[in-house]
Amino acid sequence: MIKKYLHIMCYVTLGFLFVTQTVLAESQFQEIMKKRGLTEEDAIAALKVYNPSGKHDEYYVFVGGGQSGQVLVYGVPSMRPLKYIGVFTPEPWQGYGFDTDSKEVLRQGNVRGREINWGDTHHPALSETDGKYDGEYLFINDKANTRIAVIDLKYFETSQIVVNPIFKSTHGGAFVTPNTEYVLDTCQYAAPLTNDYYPIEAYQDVYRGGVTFWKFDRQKGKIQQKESFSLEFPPYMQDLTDLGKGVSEGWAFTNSINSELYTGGIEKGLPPFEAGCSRNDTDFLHIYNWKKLAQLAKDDKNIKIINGHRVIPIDVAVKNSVLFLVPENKSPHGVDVSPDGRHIIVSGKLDTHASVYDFNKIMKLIQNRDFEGKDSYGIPILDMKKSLYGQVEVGLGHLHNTFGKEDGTIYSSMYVDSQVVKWNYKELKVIDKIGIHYNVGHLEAMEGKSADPQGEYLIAINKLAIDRFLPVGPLHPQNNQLIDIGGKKMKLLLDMPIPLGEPHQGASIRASKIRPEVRFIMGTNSRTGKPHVGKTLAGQEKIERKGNHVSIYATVVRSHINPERVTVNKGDHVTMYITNVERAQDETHGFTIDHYNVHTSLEPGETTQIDFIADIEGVFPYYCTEFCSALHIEMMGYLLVKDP
Ligand code: CUK
Ligand code: CUA
Repeated sequence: MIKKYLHIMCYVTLGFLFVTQTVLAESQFQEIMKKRGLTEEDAIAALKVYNPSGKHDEYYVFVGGGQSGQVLVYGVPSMRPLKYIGVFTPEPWQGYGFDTDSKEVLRQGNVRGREINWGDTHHPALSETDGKYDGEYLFINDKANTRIAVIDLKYFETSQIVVNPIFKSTHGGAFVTPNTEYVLDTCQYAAPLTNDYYPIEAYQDVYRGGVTFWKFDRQKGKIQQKESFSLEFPPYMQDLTDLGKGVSEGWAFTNSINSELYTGGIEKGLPPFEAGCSRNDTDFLHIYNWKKLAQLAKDDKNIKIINGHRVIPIDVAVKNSVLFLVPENKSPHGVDVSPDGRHIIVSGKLDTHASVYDFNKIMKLIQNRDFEGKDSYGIPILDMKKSLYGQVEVGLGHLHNTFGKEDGTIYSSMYVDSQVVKWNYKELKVIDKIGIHYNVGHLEAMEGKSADPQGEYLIAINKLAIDRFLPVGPLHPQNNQLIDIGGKKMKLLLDMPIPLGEPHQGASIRASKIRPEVRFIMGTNSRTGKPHVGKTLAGQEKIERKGNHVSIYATVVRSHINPERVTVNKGDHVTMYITNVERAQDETHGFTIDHYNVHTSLEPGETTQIDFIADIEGVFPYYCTEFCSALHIEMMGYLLVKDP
């Protein structure tokens, strides 16, 4: 009896405490909301994105860093930045471009022997297995200099750059086939495929577009340039691309503008490009079978070699029935294949309608050879109406699409209307619209371009920020907006300024799929994954001289650099191999020598190399650049350069 009474007393007390706490918390909430001028909706949004210290995000997002030539990594839903990955541009913190190993990666990006130290990163693509993201690699293109880079997600580091051998302009990449056999990059502005001069009058005969299929070797983690090939297209202005999956696996789709084959001439009193390119009511969607093309490319009789690269000419593709065109509303931009591969959604910048093509209808027309005609390069054209599943009026300035979790759900960006439109491409009806700040470009719903969209969140990657943040001069940060798409109506949760460059596309992946290393196997060269030639363990430090080449085998560990004194002659070539012999997580050391423009970042277990000519005489302190211990300042030494 007494026991029972005690029990009841306990519950009553607990209940009382709970109620008082709730009342207290509620009045505190009210007070904070009042003080900060927040509405109830704001407070709910804040709760949805807030991560207390130590709590991790649910998703990684990778966005192209635009003119920075880098990739920005941040977490969702908090939108907290995690890393800038140096790709086409030097990145000092990681020593990228300031140590010998990373300079070697940047050097792969030399275009026709010329060093190029900037890039315009647009489209990141995650590696896929069965059309789903597997978290192993990230690819990103450089629109400015026709390059693709490979980023190893074990280290979040750029491991390879390849330069397009035939195109003078690309924009389409990077997009991967459903098992990452190939990374596709599409030409943008047509030009001769050789490196020769041809006058603009040769546009129709000699200038060409096309698509490059970069062969990716997953084991090696590298693009194999010798096994890569391209397909030639007419000199239409190609734009974005997407790969078929599920029912449409094996096929690829590339938008193009300028079916007019217009060549400009504003200076001669001719209409400017943008007018000349949009006179026709329709442009072309290129439809091609990459699996069959990959087979064709293996046989020498099907290809021509241009700049040492295998190219399938248009007529070979036509003869083998692997390349077709279907008209699309003029000046399209994005093309996106639905998660099951059945529908192909094309955005029309100058048309208020989104077009949904039906893959099954397209295949039937191709099988029956039911063509409307041919373009002037002999490519069969399918009838637009017979290929369409339907069209929906979505709004003005439709640029890009991403897919939701529920069947048929798609989100589209309206640049001109500054809206994201949620609609259903199967039922062909608009469901919801939300205002964007401002002028949205790409959209990324979580894993929204894969075969397995996750729903939950969507990021609007916007072109203008105007009044959204504290002004920092005439150049504003970019605005990425996080939108809750978990409910029936879209809800804006958070704005994130990006002070890096203009991000175009984003690629997101569930955090549990990414498995980064926390340390290297002792003495690893991170760019090759193999032991570094300069691997040095504690006790093996030495300085060797061969003629005027001095090699230093050094180690770093809290809190000293070994050796601490290096004397060389003026004019010596100095190679310094440094191994971070730490095992502890996050015990990075940096290394620089004053005035010699060298810097390297050494993660636990990593070996890197720096090279320089000791061409200035004097005394040069070297030191660790990461505050690694209480005695970090003491982590130093001297390079002494004497005139012999
Ligand atoms: S493009 Cu930038 S908004 Cu390069 Cu994907 Cu459309
Ligand atoms: Cu090592 Cu500071």
